[in-house]
Amino acid sequence: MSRRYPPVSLVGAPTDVGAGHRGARLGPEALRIAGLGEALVARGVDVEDRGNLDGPRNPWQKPVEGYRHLPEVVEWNRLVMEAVLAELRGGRMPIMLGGDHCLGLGSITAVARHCRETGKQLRVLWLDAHADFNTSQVTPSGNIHGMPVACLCGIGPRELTHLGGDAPAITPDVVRQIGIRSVDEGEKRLVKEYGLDVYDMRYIDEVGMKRVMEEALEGVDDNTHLHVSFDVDFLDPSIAPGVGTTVPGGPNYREAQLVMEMIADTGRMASLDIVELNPIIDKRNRTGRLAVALVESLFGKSTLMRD
Ligand code: Z70
Ligand code: MN
Ligand code: MN
Ligand code: MN
Repeated sequence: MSRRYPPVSLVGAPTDVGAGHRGARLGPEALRIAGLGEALVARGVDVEDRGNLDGPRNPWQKPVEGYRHLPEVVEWNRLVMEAVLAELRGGRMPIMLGGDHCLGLGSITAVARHCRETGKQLRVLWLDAHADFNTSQVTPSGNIHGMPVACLCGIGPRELTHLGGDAPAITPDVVRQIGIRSVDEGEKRLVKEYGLDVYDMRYIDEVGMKRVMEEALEGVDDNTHLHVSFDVDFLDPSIAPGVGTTVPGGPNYREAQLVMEMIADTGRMASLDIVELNPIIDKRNRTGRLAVALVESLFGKSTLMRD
């Protein structure tokens, strides 16, 4: 109950240049209106809302050589990387409010660099219906929000794989993907080839979410920087309709809450992305409010006093 959290900075990145639907650009406002800042303050967290980054508009064009909006995606990720790195260097916990999931590239590039600077071990939890491991060769859409994990691991266009200067930002072994249930054909081969640690829905059903989280968090220690990249489409569409790409068969409310509680119990979460919330598709900001409730669990809210 009395656990202390580092001060938090909310960093809005209102864009959907990486997505196939427009509306995720409104995610930061939807999260604010759902009471994200107030909920953290109520948890005893020191919160600064840095407002929104100001990047290029979404030109809404067709893919060029397998990428939609590559220059705009590069620019947004540069902005996110710089903002997130500044917060980390200031000793704060950045919460990046997307925006689509292409922004995880900028966020995690900054986190990886901060870990190198401070000698921390990095662990990335990627909560998502999708593996986001496509390349321009195999993508069915050209949408770069389907590619950030590959880019982080050095597979992709140089502008993205070298965003932090010294690429690649990470190696696949730091990533644990949870909730996966939609992987494209060519993407499957790559996921296997690079040995990504994927806890897909079948595995979650077979062994249960508790064991999945124990395995995904294995090896997290006092020297670990835990980054959580929360794509809201991770959640089952019956509880979270407000996303661009719903995929049936996702974690229910109780499973999602357990995920967040077990992350909170480690006390090691040091940065967070909340992405792909699309209030245009949502029903009365229901999905935004659910995301806020889950963030409360990430910050230690539980039914009973457990420590
Ligand atoms: C598909 C693609 C995707 C959302 C990631 C979907 C990608 N694999 N969609 N997150 N919402 O087009 O690459
Ligand atoms: Mn730090
Ligand atoms: Mn995603
Ligand atoms: Mn997704």
